[in-house]
Amino acid sequence: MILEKQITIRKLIGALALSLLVSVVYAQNPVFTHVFTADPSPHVWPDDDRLWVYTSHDEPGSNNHYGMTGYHAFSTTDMVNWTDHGRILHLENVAWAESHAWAMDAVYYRGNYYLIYCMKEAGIGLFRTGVARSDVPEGPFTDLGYIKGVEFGQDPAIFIDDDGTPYLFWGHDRQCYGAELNDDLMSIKPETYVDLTSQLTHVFEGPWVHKYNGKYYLTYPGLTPRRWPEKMFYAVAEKPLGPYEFKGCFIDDFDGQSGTNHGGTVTYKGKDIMFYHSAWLSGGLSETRCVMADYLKYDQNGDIIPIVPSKEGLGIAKRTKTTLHLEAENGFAAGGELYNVIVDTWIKDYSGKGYVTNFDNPYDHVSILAQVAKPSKYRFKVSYASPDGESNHDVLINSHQYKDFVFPQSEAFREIDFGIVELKAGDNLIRIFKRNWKPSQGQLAIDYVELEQVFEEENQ
Ligand code: FUB
Repeated sequence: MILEKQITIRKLIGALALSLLVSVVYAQNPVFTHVFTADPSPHVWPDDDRLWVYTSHDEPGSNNHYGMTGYHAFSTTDMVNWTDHGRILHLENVAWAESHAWAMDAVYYRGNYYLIYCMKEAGIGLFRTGVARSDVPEGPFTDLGYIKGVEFGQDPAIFIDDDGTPYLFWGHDRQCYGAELNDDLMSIKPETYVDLTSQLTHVFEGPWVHKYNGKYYLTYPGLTPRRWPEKMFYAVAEKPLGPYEFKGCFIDDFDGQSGTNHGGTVTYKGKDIMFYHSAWLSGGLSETRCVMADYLKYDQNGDIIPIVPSKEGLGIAKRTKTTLHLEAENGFAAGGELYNVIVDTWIKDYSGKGYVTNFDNPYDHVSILAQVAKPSKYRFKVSYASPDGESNHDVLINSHQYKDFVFPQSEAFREIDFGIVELKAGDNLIRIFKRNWKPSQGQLAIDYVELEQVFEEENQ
């Protein structure tokens, strides 16, 4: 009897310890744990129930921001399960730029989605504010050029007021500016240009404007004199272009932060949320950052209640989990390659804009880029169709992990689960090749690949 009681007590203690462990393990910050991300730009688009977050990307192992080259898009409907749509724009896709793919914002405007980003102009080395367009929120985005009238255009943020007027804010190195944009988003209205610097105490860079209870809130990372890291401050105005009244700091220094902070706000499912970044994922390495999210609350006067970055984050008590969903047809625009294959649409029910097919000759292939922060395990799936019979192909990950694979005949798109694969830190190329020695009866169509995060405890 005594022994039974002791065993029961031990089991209870064990269960308690496990639940404590689980609550630690399942903390929701950082939000994305598979890839280094920074400068989050959160949005909810019209007629879309998803929350979108656009981010810049830090390379694993980097110790500066100069080598940043591209952007990612993420979406969710429950703030627990996220989709990483992969690379949506890269330096290589922007003819006028040479480096520094730094902070960006996104906007839905008159039927299209735009990425408003900054890069350094080739040959000149000064920041320009670029505009890239897509007809879908997940991109990839096509560069249209840079905005005329914006000098030193680092850290752009776009704000569309209730009457549809687009405003641009930008700034770096202790300066901040704003202006109304013309309808094509490609130039500012010079007569509306304002220097907001003197209104924004401690401003350093990264402005973001949102509206709350009819007032305009400009949030920004700032430095108290000569002192890094950045804290988050805000100011409030009656009109988008000010004048702004400085209100104070709402994210102070916190453990594990990076030198920079940068972020934006969104209202999703009735809750106001602040997205920003830290260095938690890299264990405090300032230049490999990760997106964080906490609820944004106001007091009765409309003042922002300071945020203390929390492990719980959005507090849904589950660890966030991200699946990389990478559309084959995106090709070079998403860091991949379509080698002697085409994008087609006649087989129905594909996802995205089409699928890749016409693997006619040996070595014809599609390559798809998957970027991750650390060596880690993923469940790997490929969506394909092969209506006319089975087709023989090689499936390679970074050239060395591969399977000769016979895709069974399938008239409709279906997923093949290739099991658990290991990705390396950084860029991983998934390639599906036409086999060079065995003929196929069918013609393969590749719709997308998916890589779902697998956490260590799931392997046990
Ligand atoms: O991510 C690169 C730069 O660091 C951004 O443009 C700044 O806002 C800071 O977050």
